[in-house]
Amino acid sequence: MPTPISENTVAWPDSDARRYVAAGYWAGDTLGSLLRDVADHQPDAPALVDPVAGLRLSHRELANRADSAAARLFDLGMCQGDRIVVQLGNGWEFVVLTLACLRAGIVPVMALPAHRRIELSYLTRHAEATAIAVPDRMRDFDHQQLAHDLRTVGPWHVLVAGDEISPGSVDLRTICGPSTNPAADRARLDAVRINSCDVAVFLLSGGTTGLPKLIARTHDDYVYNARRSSEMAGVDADTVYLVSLPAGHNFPLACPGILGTLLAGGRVVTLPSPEPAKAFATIAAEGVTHTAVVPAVAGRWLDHAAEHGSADVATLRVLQVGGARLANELARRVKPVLGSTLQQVFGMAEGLLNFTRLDDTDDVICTTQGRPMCLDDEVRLIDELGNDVPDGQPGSLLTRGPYTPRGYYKAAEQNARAFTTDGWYRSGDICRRTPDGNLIVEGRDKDMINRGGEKISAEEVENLVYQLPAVAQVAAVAMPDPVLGERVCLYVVPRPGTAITLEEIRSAMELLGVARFKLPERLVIVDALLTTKVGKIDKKALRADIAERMALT
Ligand code: OOB
Repeated sequence: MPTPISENTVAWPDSDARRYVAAGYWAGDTLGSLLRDVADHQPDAPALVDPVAGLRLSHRELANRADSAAARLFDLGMCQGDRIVVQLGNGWEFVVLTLACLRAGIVPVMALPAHRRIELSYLTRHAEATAIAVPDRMRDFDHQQLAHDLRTVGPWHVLVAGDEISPGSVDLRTICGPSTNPAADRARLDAVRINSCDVAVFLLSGGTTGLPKLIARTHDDYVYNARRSSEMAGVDADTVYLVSLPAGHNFPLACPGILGTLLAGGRVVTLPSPEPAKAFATIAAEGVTHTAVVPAVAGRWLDHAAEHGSADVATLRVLQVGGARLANELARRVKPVLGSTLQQVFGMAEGLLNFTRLDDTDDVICTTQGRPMCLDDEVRLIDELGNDVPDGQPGSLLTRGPYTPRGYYKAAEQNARAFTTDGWYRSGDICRRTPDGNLIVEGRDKDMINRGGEKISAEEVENLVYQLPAVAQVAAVAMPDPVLGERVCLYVVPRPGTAITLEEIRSAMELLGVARFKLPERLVIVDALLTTKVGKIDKKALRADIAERMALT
């Protein structure tokens, strides 16, 4: 039996919890029952469109499928409190399975399609998952085979979405298929008692340590996260929300994303990628009103619209951009080129969400990353001595609030570093606060590379590269990139008498089984790494060094 989740989570202190309840942020609801209520209230309204599969479901059909899928997971032997690693592309199966988990009290661990053996085996073990849901193949990778290889001791269910279901796998499309007895399945699921302070989903941290940490988001906190985000983005029952970023990320999942849109009674449209031509055609075909992208995608969409016109995106009212710093120049093109209102979102899987408001001035929308969505979000910007900096001065961001958990799951050591003793989360972002209370992200003091919104821990990359015999010393740093914002650059000191190339490092890392987006894209061979006065590798100097080298070439 896996250890109960509650033994390894860090609860909010009672006094804060009471405050959040009294203020109405925590309403005692669970995501699954709220979604069921929406379906009862407007059964025939469209809820989900998967244009690739050619599937359209109403709110009633979606809720019924979620209940039936949950009942089938129980029939497989899964129980409330179990964990399932979800590694699915954006499609209807992701939505039905996620909703099924929320109804069943089975906790989905939101992995990314790009993850490989290293990430998945770690997640499986750390979360003590008893099941995994994967596509059969995706982009020429055999996910099904890997999923079987990950089997640990104890029960292990491999749920597969695709046409090629191997022996021993469970057909996820059958699990998530139409209900044969919706009333009975519903009654069975209505009887499951889920507490609103139970964990609803596990999100993955952006990563500054060797491996991603799990963030346990409760029903109370995540319902608030999704609903308040909907208010911020003006999402309601008429909303058509396009999800084209990997759906397991907090941003497209619940800010307001899939969950916020469905809770508001709106419609979700899934697409496997944000590639401009297909995204634009889908926006036109489905009348999409809202979507969320990272700055790199916003740039591609703007270029596409500048070249082909913006008629396709005429219905798109709100374009949310977040995950990495959006350049002011790009921000200023959104309204004139696409005709949509830009909403900058500076958020984190750990909780805190900042939004520019839809009725902010163009200046605020284009030059700031917005302000916290909740009055009880506490944000401090501090200097190196821990003192609060005055408005206008850069400081390191600390936060606490009703949807920012006070610690990672089963990670006492990391918690001691990432959280203060009084529960503040150190986001590692360097921000300035403008006099009107908006935040501007200036940089960061965490050892991470932000590649087009995908976060890469420098330590994780370095640990992998250290496994190569030719490497004496290595440092992974961010190098600037006009499209993705940043890419991974490696500084390597080879062992005497050896030589190593970028290609060798990349293939060795791929062989170890790591997500491709973490592979280095430039190698600088040096005799020694720059160090600080106290002898630590000087990442700041290395970042300056690579920027200078790039300016020269
Ligand atoms: C989102 O979540 P994560 O967990 O993948 O990454 C969080 C980190 C932040 O600490 C910050 O370093 C960076 O991503 N970030 C931004 C940003 N939004 C996120 N940096 C500059 N400008 C922004 N607008 O990335 C995330 C979660 C929910 C909503 C939106 C983004």
